[in-house]
Amino acid sequence: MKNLFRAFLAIVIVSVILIVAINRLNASQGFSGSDTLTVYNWGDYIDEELISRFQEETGITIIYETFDSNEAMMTKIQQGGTSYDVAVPSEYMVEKMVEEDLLLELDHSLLPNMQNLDERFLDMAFDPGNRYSLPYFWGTVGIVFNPTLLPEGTEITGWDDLWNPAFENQILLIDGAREIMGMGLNTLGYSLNDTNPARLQEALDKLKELTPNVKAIVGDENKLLMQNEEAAIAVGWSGDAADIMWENEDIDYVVPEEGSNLWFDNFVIPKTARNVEAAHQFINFMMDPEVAAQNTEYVSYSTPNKAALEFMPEDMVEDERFYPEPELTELLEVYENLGQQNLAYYNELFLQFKMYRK
Ligand code: N2P
Repeated sequence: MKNLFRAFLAIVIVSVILIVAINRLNASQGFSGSDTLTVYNWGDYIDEELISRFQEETGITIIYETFDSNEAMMTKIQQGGTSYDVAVPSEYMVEKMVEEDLLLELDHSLLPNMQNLDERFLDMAFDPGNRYSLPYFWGTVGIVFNPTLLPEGTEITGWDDLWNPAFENQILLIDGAREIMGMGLNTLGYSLNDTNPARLQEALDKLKELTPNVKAIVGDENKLLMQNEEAAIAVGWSGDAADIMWENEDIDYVVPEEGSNLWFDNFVIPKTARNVEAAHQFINFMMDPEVAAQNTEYVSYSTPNKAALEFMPEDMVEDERFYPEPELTELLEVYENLGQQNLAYYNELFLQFKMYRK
């Protein structure tokens, strides 16, 4: 009897060990078999109703987290504490993540809605053949301004106008190192991908001169501050401008004449993914024309989904400030992946600018 009990106990212990081992193996290979999907996206960058719809339609629960800069997102993914299934880096960061072997290749056969995307936004230099990424939204960096709050006789057509002493304490800047250093470089006539230390230092010095006009360096709250007329001017992303302008019709947006940034944010599947199949399912869902149209109307950024355009209000699609012709976008610069060292230098100079203000 005793022996029988021992044998029984041994079988139970071996079974438990086996079950635990199989589960671990599955998790490390990305077959979670679990019904959750962890999505890591920019703040204010999705219609949350669509998250609920995806959950209802698929039975998959989405854990949704947000970030406010490419650099913050990259650090978190590298640390590996959370197993993100889908993330949304901008183009230069996609390239960097591929370089650092952080991304899985996409399985295009699971993404039939890819056909809805405008070819103009596919197969770009940062990810030839879209092996690792598919575009989610795109836009420019520019100046949002409220003409009713600008001192008489002032106007804004380019970066250089922002240094006008009449705008004292009136400007909000987006909290992004590439964006603001890029603005400094463009104002001086340099490329926003410049890596020459002397020219970067010159850009920092130029930015320091803007300090009296800077009211705050902000994230997504720029929208509320502009809508509520607490500032007259904001340097930021086009989609935020569109959103602000829906709420306050006095406000306008300009892409500065000296040049600016054209950017693309993209879906990727990090190697940390535990639910690769659901990640593809989610990306494909977001590229459905009606889903993309609803999302675009909500978020206000420009969609690369050509098929979605016909489900969107005409005045939105025809607004050349947010859907500029290719001739205009060709004059703009896309951020290049400048490498770890240069990126760190950009961050360091931007930090110096922020400290200088205090
Ligand atoms: C929206 C974030 C826009 C990201 N809050 C621009 N790359």
